[in-house]
Formats: sequence, structure tokens, C-alpha cells
Amino acid sequence: MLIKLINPNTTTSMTELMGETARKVAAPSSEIVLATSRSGAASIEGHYDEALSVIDEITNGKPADAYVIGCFGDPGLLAAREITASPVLGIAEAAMHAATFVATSFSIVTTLERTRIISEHLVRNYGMQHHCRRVRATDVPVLELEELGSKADATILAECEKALIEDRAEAIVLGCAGMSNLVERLQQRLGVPVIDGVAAAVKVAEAIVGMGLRTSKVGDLAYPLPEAYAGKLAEYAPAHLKLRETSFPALATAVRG
Ligand code: 2AL
Repeated sequence: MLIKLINPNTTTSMTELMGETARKVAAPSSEIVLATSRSGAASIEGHYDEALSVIDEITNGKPADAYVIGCFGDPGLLAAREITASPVLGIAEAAMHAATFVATSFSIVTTLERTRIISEHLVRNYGMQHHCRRVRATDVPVLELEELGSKADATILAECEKALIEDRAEAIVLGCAGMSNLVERLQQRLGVPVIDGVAAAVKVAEAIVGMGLRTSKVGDLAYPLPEAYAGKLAEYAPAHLKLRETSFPALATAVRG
């Protein structure tokens, strides 16, 4: 099974970090292909940075059996689901669902205050209000997570500890793909499940593909209508995109991967 893990920001070191996490948890029969956005922001920390950040990488290269969007804002998730029938997983959605399988409540620990607000929107969009106790910002910028010797790890640990005490959270969801290497250490220190969305999305992708499921093309996730696009975005007109195949593979083929 081919799973394409897309880092929607342009920082290749973060893609490598996510790749390590993904390959650690992937089934032996899964091949993880990494992609870094070729245009856009070095880190995604707001709505503007999110726009169109993943479309190029969904339509570029060999079609995959599933795609994972490796950014906690789940940028472009529904747009991506429109332009391919292969399942597309966002790491925030996957992480929140995974958390509900191992705890009745969780808190999200993320990066900046503005990202905290975006995560709150996602909690509501995904119907997770009953499970998510609180979204907590650490004021750690995304790229600081990569800096050796920064205080980022200690700050995140301290915020997770507050979540357990003040929110009475039973699990922690990490609110940035750049935190995926912290899971084991945090879990040991905190003694509760710590969920990283990259790992969660890869495993959910394997499960969904293994069940022979594809994105529904009968409603709002149908392929985009052939609208005319003008100006700088003309090359993104649906007519110019390489839309991916529509067929539903037999279950046996999907499982064989
Ligand atoms: C992220 C993330 O996961 N990657 C990125 O560039 N920004 N999310 C975040 N919550 O800060």
C-alpha cells in the first residue's frame, strides 16, 4: 500500500521527522512516500498559510492509495478529498478520533495562540466538543521545535502536566506535526496516552484502505466542477488538475497493498 505523507510547509527537516515517525508505525507492506510542499510557507501558523498548501502534492507524482496531510490545521483537507478518491487523512482529525478510543477526554497542546484558535474550530467541526477538555497554546513557534537546545520540549511537557491537573484530561493530543518525536518521552513522563497525529493518520489510512474504502463521490466531495479560473490561480482550474482515478478496488487488492 502506498501512503503519501505530505508536509504542507516547505521545511524538509520537518518532513524527515514526520517520515521517521510514519515509518516506525507503518505496516511492513506499507510504503511511505514523503513530499514537502514546493511552494508556500516555511511553517503553517495561520489560515492564510494554509490556503492551497497541499493541492500541488496531491496531484503531483505517482497516485497513492492514501494521503496524509502532515499539519495539525488539516489544511486543504476537504479540497484534497474532492480531487482524489483515495482516502485523505488529516493529522488533527485522525489524532482526535484515536484519542477517543483510549480515553473519554483529552486536551490538545499546540504551538501559538492563533493556532490554538484554529484547533478549537477543528474540535467543533469534527464534533469533538464532548471529548476535548481544552486546547492549550505553548507559544512555541513551529520552527523552534526543530532547534537543538531550545526550551520547546520542556515548555510542552509543562503544558501537558497542566492539562492533566487543571483540565483533568485523560490523554494528550499533540497539536503539531513537528512534535511527533516527543510522544514516547512525554508518555513516559505523563503516564497517560499521548497521541501524535502523524502516527494516527498513517494507521487509520492503512485501516481505511484495508477495508476497501474510498472517498464518496456522490456529495460535496465529488470531483470539482469544471469552473473557469482566472488570473494567477488559472493553473489550479479543476480542468488542469490531474484528478485521480475513481474506481473502487476489490477488497483483496486493497489489503494486499
Ligand atoms: C503546524 C504543523 O503541524 N506544521 C506546521 O507547519 N504548522 N501546526 C501547528 N499547530 O502549528
